[in-house]
Amino acid sequence: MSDIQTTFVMVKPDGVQRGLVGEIIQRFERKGLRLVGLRGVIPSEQLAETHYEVHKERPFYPGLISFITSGPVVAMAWSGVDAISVARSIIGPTNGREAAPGTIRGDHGMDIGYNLIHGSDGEDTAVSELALWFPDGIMEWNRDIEQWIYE
Ligand code: DAT
Ligand code: MG
Repeated sequence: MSDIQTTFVMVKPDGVQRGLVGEIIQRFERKGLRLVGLRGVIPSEQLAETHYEVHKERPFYPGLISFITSGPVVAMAWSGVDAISVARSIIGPTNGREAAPGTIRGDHGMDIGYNLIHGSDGEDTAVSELALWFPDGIMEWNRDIEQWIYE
């Protein structure tokens, strides 16, 4: 079996405002990923700026920070084999208009900034984003149905 990874996923303020939290969580659950962290928070400027530090020179950065701090987000940690790329494929590409139907952004989004959801893009970012959003750590637990998810 390949590597078990844990990835950071966040429903952004547009997803919460539009009532898509349950729909989004259900897609990750049904896929077979294991929920190991869940937290609702209205991000502070500092939290948002640290999270999106890599984009701080981009023209869209000020708008991105005000969007992410505008209301509640739902921060999640999902675990499974290749969880980082599996989550990114469930989410779809950045621009909802270009994302394929069947992905979260493709089924629900029409915009590049208001794109509903974030997912870590690699192993290093997953580690740093999980530490940032879950400073008290994530849940350690064994799932009874694991034997029916992986051969
Ligand atoms: P992704 O969220 O697909 O990993 P990213 O890391 O390139 O995309 O950018 C982070 C977020 O910044 C993205 O989810 C939405 C926003 N963003 C990116 N490019 C943008 C653009 N050209 N205009 C407005 N917002 C943008
Ligand atoms: Mg990204």
